[in-house]
Amino acid sequence: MSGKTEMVVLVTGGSGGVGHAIQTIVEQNKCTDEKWIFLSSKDADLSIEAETRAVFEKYRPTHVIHLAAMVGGLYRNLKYSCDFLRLNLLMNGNVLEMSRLYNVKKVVSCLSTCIFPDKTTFPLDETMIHDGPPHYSNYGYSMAKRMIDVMNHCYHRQYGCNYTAVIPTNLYGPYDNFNLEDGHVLPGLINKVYTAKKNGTPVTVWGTGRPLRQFVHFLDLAKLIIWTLREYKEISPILLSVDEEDEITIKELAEMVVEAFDFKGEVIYDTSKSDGQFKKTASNDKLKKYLPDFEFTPIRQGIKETVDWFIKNYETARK
Ligand code: NAP
Ligand code: GFB
Repeated sequence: MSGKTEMVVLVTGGSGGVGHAIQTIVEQNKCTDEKWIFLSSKDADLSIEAETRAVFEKYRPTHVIHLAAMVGGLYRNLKYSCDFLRLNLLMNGNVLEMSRLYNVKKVVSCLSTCIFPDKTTFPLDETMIHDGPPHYSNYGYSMAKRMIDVMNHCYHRQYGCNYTAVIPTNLYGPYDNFNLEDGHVLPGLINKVYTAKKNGTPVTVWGTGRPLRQFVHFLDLAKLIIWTLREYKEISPILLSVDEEDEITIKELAEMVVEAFDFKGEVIYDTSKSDGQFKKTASNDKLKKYLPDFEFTPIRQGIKETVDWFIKNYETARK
């Protein structure tokens, strides 16, 4: 070992679901000449420029994985559209500008498949991001995320910066947000079935159960983000998704959670609640060209592991 730190990777949003998964993968593949720093909002509120500057000054990163965001499921998005837009625009603007000022060699940011146009053809691919407005249900969040792609291209054009982004589908796994009002469907259903089983009450799934989603495990995404940081050379983003054939309905998802808990009670569908976007089927053709042999965690296995993690960590899990 030379004793000289070659690579200092700053992970914003390091305390979230994806951030924890990156920590796990980094610990598994320890590399002695790399320093990894995982930030939470307690280290710096990245929507505030001075706090963002202070954290860059402190760590002087050579590389940034930018995960920090105001994040939430359908119902949180419906409620706080403006906050999602404003806070995410601020965080993204501050992180990318400080990366430029501190000569960061590469930034990988995280988009989401909800940023694609609502009225479109399927499957979605990387060329279609700006082709029309996103679904109204997450308009603020989606537009802020879309602007990361715009910023990546502008920073490259004007300053030659090497900023890119990944576009994951719906995600899940340990350290997710299991809060019923704020979180996504899978942690929400896990929390609901846990409580229903404990109390002998029915489970209520929100909406019709008909919408379709592709789910990626946090650990799979973590491996792919690290690969993107090390190997991916394009400014244009890359979709990180399971196959189109692996898309499932929310009803099928709920049945898998019920099975993982061995829950025998009643399952009710509350159709007065919004379904959100019907589908956002994404293509992984580009990913497959780069990594033809990458294997995603099968959804049933991933759900079982997440359920077991939730039961074991019930007291401390975010909920
Ligand atoms: P998460 O678990 O909710 O974590 C969010 C992270 O952002 C936390 O570390 C949080 O810090 C940090 N953060 C929030 N506001 C901040 C602020 N003002 N200043 C500094 N840090 C702040 O989210 P996740 O699921 O890991 O998501 C990671 C990335 O993936 C996000 O960019 C998200 O948009 C994207 N994504 C997520 C999904 C999904 O289904 N989860 C799907 C597609 C894309 P604290 O812990 O201190 O609050
Ligand atoms: O995961 P989710 O909130 O996100 O909801 P989206 C997916 C589907 O699950 C919707 C249904 O059709 C909901 O009606 N659902 C059923 C539930 N039961 C529940 C429940 O208990 N909780 C939740 N949350 N949903 C988000 C976007 O959309 O996806 C964000 O709003 C982000 O911007 C994220 O992109 C990945 O897939 O609908």
